[in-house]
Amino acid sequence: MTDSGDLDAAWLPSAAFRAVGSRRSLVRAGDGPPAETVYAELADACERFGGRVVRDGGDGDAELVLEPAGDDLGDDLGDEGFALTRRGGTTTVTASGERGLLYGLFHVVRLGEDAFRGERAREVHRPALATRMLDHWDNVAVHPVMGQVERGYAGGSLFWADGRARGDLDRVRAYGRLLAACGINAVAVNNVNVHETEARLLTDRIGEVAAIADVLRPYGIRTHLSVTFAAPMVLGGLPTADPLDGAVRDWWAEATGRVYEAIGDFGGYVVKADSEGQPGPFAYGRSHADGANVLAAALEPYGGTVHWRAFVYDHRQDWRDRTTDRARAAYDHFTPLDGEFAPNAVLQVKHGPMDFQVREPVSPLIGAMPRTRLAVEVQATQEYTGQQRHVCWLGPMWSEVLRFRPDGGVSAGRLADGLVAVSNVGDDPFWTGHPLAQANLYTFGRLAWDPAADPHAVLDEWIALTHPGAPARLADGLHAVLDGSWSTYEKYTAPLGVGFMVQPGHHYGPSVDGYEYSPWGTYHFADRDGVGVDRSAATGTGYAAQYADPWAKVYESPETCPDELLLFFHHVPYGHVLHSGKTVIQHIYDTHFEGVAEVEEARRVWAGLADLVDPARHARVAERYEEQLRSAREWRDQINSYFLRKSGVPDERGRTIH
Ligand code: GCV
Repeated sequence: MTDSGDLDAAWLPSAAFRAVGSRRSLVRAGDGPPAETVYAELADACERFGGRVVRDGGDGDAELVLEPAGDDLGDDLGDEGFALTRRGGTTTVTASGERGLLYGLFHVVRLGEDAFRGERAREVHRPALATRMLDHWDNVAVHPVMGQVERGYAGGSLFWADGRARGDLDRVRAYGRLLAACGINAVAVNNVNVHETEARLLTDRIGEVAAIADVLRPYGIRTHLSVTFAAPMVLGGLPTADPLDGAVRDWWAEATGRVYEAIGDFGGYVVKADSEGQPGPFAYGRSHADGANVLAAALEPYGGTVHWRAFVYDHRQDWRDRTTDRARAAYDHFTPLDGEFAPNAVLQVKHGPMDFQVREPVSPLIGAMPRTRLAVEVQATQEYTGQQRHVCWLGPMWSEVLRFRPDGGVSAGRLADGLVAVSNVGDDPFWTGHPLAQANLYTFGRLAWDPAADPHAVLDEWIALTHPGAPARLADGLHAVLDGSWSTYEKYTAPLGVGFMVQPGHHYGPSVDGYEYSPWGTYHFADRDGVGVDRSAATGTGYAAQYADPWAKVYESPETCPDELLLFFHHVPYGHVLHSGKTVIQHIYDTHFEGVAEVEEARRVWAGLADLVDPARHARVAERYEEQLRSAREWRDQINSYFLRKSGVPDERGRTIH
């Protein structure tokens, strides 16, 4: 491991603190937990690099000052923002709140020596999104099918082991520190599929959650909890969980009051209701606004928020029924409720209409409910993008989502109050199983802070922090293997936006027809003549019409639909010519050969970096490249063979297809 015992230092190795640790610093701040963290970080860095830090007192000869903004100067900073200036040899960070000072310190760490050169006019940095959150799909007790972490590819849970909260929370502390350094300020600590043991976290086991919250608080992070909608019955012994029932309302109010006695700054609840078997308001003939609002009312006196997930669809559909389209479900369920959700209820919408596929259009629900608070949910855990055995840096995908303009005007990133990622972290010493998947976590945090940021610039930051002082050859190599890795993954898996084609259940590896005759609503409809799902308004399911213009028009016709989404929106013949000039069938063959070649090349580049990377980290990635290549070849051969056999159209370049 890099430089902190048996745990990888990720983007906070000691050497990243050289510039701040060798300076004379002054911290003028309150004595809240984040201010203590600022001081402790500097004290620690100074001990290693020979600098000195003092609290309060005069500014004397300080080279770095962190202090509260004067009343008249902090107006533009908000609770979490900070201003940076440099004048006369002193770099100054000012903030209205202690969390702003913490983010300011980590910004100075990112800048390194640049923070201490020349002069700097006042720069204001503040997060665009108020909530920058990770949802952990962690079970407290190991689930017989899903294991400790549902869709987790990095070992066990950071928070839970042996059916209870871990006693030793050092790793959680180190995690909080990493999250603060990329701007994340909220963590939900348990799975949205709330099983019986996990349900009890809300009541008699809240002390375990409080212990985690205590450790995350110094890093400016509020703790949230996933709860079951049926809690009044499961935990309270009531005969109903009907949100309009007075006893149910009282139960939530009381239970929530007790939560706040244990955790004064508790963030709130996350709820998956009427989704994939979880209970919800439909059982009582109530709407999802009724459901969310009963929890919102309980949280409101304490400043808490309910994140209500929009992932509501029929997972028991008949594949013979061509009129039902899973992609339509969230929009159909939720848009009629716009304006009915309480002010402290946030609708948490997956970025695409299906389920975190490598390519989906942006969900039409984003931007369609102007009177409802919105959080966009992405998936850092790589359920459908290689399960942290494949390199797949998702920065460009998330950036595309955040820059998407639902009606041609304001971008998704500016419409949202929050950005949420399903966490990709576990108790693996490298945090993320695949060490390069750390880049996804870092990029997520930075894009949540600034959705307009260039993801490649964020990757530069991650590379520089993770490998301080490394030669350009390492940065070039890392860019070479990460920059295009999402596109590479897309090339060798399901083509042109059609999605799925994964093995059912665990979702790893190819199975073209794995979900074709299933109740989950995830189909490609390939036959001997063509492939794809007709979601047009004219002849298909009507999904394309859920978009505002210009997108409704763009997606409606195969002539204007972007190539990469063609099979999501249209069923076309294999000979259909794409904007690229290739036929659909030739595109499928070519991209699958290219995808594998790109993995071979990335593996070669990585091998050439052995002298520049910590040996354990290098070996872990090298080993995963072997699996990625094996799997990519399997994808290529299964997809190409399937479509050759269906269509009978040979590869125009005569390559081997089985
Ligand atoms: C937590 C997908 C995953 C499930 C997950 C669900 C969700 O269906 O496969 O494991 O459940 O999404 O987002 O709730």
